[in-house]
Amino acid sequence: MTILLYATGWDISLWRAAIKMLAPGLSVVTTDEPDRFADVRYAWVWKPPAGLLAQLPNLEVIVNLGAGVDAILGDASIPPQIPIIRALDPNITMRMTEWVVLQVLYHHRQMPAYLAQQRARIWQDLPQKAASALTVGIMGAGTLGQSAARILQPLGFNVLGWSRTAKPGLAFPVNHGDAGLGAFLSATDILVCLLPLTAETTGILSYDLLRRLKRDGPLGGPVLINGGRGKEQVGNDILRALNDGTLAGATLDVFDPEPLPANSPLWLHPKLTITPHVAADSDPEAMTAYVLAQLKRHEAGQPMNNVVDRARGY
Ligand code: NDP
Ligand code: OXD
Repeated sequence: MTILLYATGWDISLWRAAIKMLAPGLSVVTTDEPDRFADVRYAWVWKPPAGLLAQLPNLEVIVNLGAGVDAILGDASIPPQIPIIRALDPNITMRMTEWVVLQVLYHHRQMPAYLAQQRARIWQDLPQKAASALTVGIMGAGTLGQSAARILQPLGFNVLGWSRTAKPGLAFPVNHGDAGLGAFLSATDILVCLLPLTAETTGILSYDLLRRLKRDGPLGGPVLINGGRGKEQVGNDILRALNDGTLAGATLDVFDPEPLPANSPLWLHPKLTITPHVAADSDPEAMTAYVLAQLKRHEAGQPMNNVVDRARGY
């Protein structure tokens, strides 16, 4: 088996080491070896440059080495018949769940206020409600949203989801579509965004949407947690909402552009917590094992998991 390995911004030697350990017979081609492109049957990529994948004449499967496929779907030169799979193993899912639960608890237990008090040497308890007094609204009730809900519910939080299509049979209620958005927002104290980036979700986290969140909850205002994509939030609207109290606080992991420019006013906003797109990193070993299992299925003529619906955009 010959693969092309390419990942923008990642340490590729970690992936080579994982492949060597788990699949020593696998032959790895890099973009420095165009004379070997005809051998490549599988491309393992993260944010490849537009046009690269179209140069592989015998490509059978594209493996996106992360959950979000917005970067790869922007490349119109990728032949339409080649399947793209999202490498979405339980490791990346649990990492996102950890990050979401961490941020929800951080705001629920008033850590921003306690950290400010600590800096001012203030020993002062703040009134604290139970988790059951709060509703966490998760935009995107897919793999990552459902996993976060599975941990938040036993902690006592009310969980409500929002998706594109109906989701009967889940352990938490899910509203869907435009018709279900209003009731979802007006019930939500902590809004968690785990939406894929598509034409419909670009700019969805606008000032107008944030104004529709529940205003009289225990946190003194709603909180936004975005682990989806930076282009889903309108940067100036987030600032406006934080400044005028529309939002009581926020945590953002994703930005447009990334890295967040050093002169962005978001960096030092006292109500904002920033993580540098690390909510759920792809682990080379876990991901390699997952991808090898998927390609084994492909070679055995079985359907692969997490095949991207290109028309839908995720
Ligand atoms: P899934 O495809 O499993 O789930 C996506 C969910 O979003 C589905 O419930 C889908 O609804 C819903 N959705 C899509 N479009 C709309 C819309 N227009 N209106 C309402 N709901 C919509 O994706 P994952 O859970 O695996 O991943 C979600 C995203 O998380 C990724 O695309 C990526 O951008 C981001 N991510 C970020 C990471 C980070 O480190 N910050 C790491 C990993 C992922 P339906 O089910 O009805 O189709
Ligand atoms: C992903 C990401 O989509 O890391 O996997 O953002």
